[in-house]
Amino acid sequence: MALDKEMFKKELKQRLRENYAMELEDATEQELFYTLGTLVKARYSDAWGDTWKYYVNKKKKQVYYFSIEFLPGKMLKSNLLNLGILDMTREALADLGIDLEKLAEVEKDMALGNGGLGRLASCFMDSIASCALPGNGNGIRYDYGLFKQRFVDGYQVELPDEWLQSGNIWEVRRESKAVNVRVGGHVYLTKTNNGKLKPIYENERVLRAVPYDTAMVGYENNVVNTLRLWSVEIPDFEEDKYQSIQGRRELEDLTAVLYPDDSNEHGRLIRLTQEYFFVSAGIQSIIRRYKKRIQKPIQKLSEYVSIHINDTHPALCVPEMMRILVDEEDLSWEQAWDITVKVMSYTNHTIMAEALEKWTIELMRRTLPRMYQIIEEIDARYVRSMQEIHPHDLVERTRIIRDGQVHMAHLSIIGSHSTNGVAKLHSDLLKFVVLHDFYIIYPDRFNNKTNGIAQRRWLQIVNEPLAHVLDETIGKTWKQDSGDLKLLMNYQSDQVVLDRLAKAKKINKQALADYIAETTGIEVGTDAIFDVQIKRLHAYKRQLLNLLHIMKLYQDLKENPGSNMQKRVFIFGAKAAPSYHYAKVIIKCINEAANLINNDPDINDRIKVIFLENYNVTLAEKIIPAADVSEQISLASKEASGTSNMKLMLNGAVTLATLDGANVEIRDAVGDDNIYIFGLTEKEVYEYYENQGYSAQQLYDENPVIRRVLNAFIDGTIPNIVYEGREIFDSLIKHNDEYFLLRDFDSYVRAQEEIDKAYGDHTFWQRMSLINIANAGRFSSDETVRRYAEDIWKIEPKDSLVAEKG
Ligand code: 26Q
Repeated sequence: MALDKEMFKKELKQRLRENYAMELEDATEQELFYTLGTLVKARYSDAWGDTWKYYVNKKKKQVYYFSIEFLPGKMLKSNLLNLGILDMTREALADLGIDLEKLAEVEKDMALGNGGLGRLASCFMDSIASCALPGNGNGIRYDYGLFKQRFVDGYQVELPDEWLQSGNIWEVRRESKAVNVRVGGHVYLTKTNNGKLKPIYENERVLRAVPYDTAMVGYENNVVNTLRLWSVEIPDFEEDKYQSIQGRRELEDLTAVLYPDDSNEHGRLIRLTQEYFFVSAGIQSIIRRYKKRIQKPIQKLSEYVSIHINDTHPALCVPEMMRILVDEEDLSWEQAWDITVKVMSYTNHTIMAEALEKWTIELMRRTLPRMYQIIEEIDARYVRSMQEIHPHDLVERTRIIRDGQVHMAHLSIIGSHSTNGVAKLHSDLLKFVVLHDFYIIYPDRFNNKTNGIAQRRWLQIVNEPLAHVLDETIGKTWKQDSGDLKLLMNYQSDQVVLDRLAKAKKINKQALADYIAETTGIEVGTDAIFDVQIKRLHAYKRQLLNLLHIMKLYQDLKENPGSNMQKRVFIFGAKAAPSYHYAKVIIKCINEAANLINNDPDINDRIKVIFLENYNVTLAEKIIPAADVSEQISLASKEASGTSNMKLMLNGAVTLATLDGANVEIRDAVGDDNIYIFGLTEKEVYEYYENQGYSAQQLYDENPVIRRVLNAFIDGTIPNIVYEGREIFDSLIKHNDEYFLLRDFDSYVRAQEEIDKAYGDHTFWQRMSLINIANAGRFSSDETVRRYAEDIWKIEPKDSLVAEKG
């Protein structure tokens, strides 16, 4: 039944009395938030059950998206929007004197991920449900999410993220669905009477995996899918083994914290156990469900189940599926392998060598003995079958176990029927460079699926002023079909529309300016260009290049205070992995440069540098709508896709980019005139690698601007960075500038100068901004998941329940 304002108010009051024995006037925001949460849950609980029954009754093929990270952020407004009651709720609350925004602030940002990969998984969850596709997430319920970042004296300090402290309203603990996971000990094989090999476990530890389910509500379609996250516990029958507090703690630590590293491989036992834990629990629960509910022969599994391996962290899906099919379901190896490859598919998210997961044989064998045996067998059979067809070297380079290590990407490719990259350029690099050997062996397995973003969240929810302008100008169909944003192209010369867009941007900039003032005490004007770089701090993403340019502007302004450049606010948001020393050095340098510039009276507010603490989904939602310039300046070939580039574009920011990742497709979408491209191409970068002709020293010697900027790091110009400044300087000059910042510096500066000029022409700028919004529709994750569904998962949308329900 539709919920109207009066019913809503009545129900809210009643629930408040039931939950807290309290009247509206006496309730805190916290109490109101939780009460509203129970009301929202009640609105989707029937559809959650119905969706589930529908999938089971119709025996729909379902996909299970395995990811060690999910980064949903806050869910209140997204759930309200998708239930079709966001506006009504806001108005009803306002009638009661309650501000929805204030209540929304109470919710903890669910940050069970590091960055791009985890956020993508959450955008996919939203889109899978919104496209009425049968799909579920499978991951880990960390007690602590990604660390909270604070700056002390300009240094990053990490604090624990206690997101569960006051409970999590959205999750449902499903005790009855718990499963056991075996790790450690020894496994040996004995022959049974019928001649089959049977594994015998000795001294293993048994972990109890308890699932917590969260509803993934589709957009106005009555579809509610499930995100299942696993938490570790001690099984009752093992209690006596865990007498000491330390022993308990060790076990419970397994799902305590998210590894705060991205694009970096850390061969640590606990990480490997984490990976196996959620993989084994997930696959066991899939098989259990299949046998109990679908009741088809296990040989037909691939007709009903598809499993997606999101980067290599869940690669153990392959041997774990083999274990269950062979050890527990008694299938032959050949049968089991056929099923496994059909069920599995894999996405690669990075080409950085240091991010490619490998585990030593020793660790794998000790931690997961049965997994290791199975991987060994997969490897041996791979070599045997391939050496007949392919050269020995090629087979050696592509096998799973090499040089004492287990290569998880190799396992994922060999054990699945599909390997995809996340942007056209990235997928091409996989095929022709990084995974070229595999492309020779399995050409048909490779494909591209360009990333996308949940456009309802990243426009409708976070940028209401812009959403209103769109509604007024092109109608409301863009909300269902983001391709309709294209209609905006009809207004590129309409001054009234351009002005409205400018006004919306101004409102967002003011809101961000207020937030900046509140959190940093620094005042910024909305007439300045808001120039934004928000992403994890990583050398290849080149936040340092941004800083080098800022220092150049600073030095120019000191020398020529009368310059008529546009005012700029440079905004950074970035966390560094706690163990990533160089990234932390860059944070310190940006913060000290910011201090210098923001407080220099000569600069007179012409440039401001703002590094906002604790970049996360919630902060992104404040920054993105206010951005004028989107910095996407990674060294070409290093950024697999990027997704903030899409979010910023959708919100009308103009992109300043290298031809890397999805930037290439953004350029294709908006045309060369509506984007600022600079720097080496990926081809040129590879050429440098080949002829080793790069000399940072030479660029330093020959270019006085570069020299002056770099010297600022070591001559005291930027204060308080005696060690850090030297380290930066040395990384560029002594260690030959691994990411070619100095090579791209000049063309970056030129692109920035063009932006400066363009911004001065308001109509020109606003038109570019419009064209970016209008062409962002193609980067909707709805489209992306539809492509996965059709090409890889082979799943079909549920027929509309709206129609069925009448
Ligand atoms: C591995 C082993 C041990 C500990 C941590 C890790 C680890 C964790 C996270 C390795 C990598 C990641 C995350 C990678 C990631 O976020 N990649 C990004 O994925 C986005 C979505 O496809 C792309 O848009 C980005 O370009 C890519 O960098």
